[in-house]
Amino acid sequence: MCIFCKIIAGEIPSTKVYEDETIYAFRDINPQAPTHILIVPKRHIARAGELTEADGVLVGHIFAVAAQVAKAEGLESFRVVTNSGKDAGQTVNHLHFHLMGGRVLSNAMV
Ligand code: DGP
Repeated sequence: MCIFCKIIAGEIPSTKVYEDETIYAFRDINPQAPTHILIVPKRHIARAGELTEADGVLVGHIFAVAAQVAKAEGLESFRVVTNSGKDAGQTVNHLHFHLMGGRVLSNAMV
């Protein structure tokens, strides 16, 4: 089982922010901003590069949850990022979306 599958299963502790049948969201262990939350599908998908049209509803739901969580965190501005593959900075091979905000974020895209 991968580390995020273990977090979802409750085998590794995490600070839960949101959960439903398909999604789990928790605070990043190494926050890069005052609010830094990871939103992950419960189903193990390795990376964004593995997504297909069939995952459209799931990905739409993740963004709707991101908007809801950002609002609950009091964020007017926020960023949602996913790293797909090692060279893009992906270190955990379970699809996750970083939701970050609470400070002025850099304009750098790379
Ligand atoms: P990425 O580099 O895009 O694969 O992001 C992985 C993120 O996961 C990174 O910001 C740190 C976070 N992370 C890794 N292990 C754990 C953990 O055990 N608990 C929590 N809460 N976050 C973790």
